[in-house]
Amino acid sequence: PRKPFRGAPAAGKPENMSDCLFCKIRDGLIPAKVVYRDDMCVAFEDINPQAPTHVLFIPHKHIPTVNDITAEDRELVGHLFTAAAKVAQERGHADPNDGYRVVMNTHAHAGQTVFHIHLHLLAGRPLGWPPG
Ligand code: D5M
Repeated sequence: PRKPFRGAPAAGKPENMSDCLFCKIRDGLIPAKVVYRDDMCVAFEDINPQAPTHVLFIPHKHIPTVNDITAEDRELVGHLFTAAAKVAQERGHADPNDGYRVVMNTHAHAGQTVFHIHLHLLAGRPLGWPPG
């Protein structure tokens, strides 16, 4: 059996969403191009990339939206940023002449489609601002 991860909900707890796409990717039940994994997060290539680098960083813990982040999730959420910066650096995007964007969409107007928080890492082309 898989080693339990930090922040992992016990099986059957509401946080362990059996019908969540990203929980299934986390558990290897749906294939994804995983580029990074540790005891708190998993990162994989976005299936519909919007830039040459488009990687999604998800916590193992099922948190539906940014609205649902609590004080106990602070380390977990901060960890998504350090993991994203690490992958950005590995791909050369940490260079000041390159650069990258990290973003989390929340609910309808931001276009959130998967309700398991994910930090988008976008890079590899000039990124317009403000975003659409
Ligand atoms: O972003 C949700 C993102 O998730 C969107 O960019 C597509 C991506 N996605 C959807 N299904 C998959 C699979 N199966 N693998 C990899 N990436 C996927 P949002 O911020 O919710 O709009």
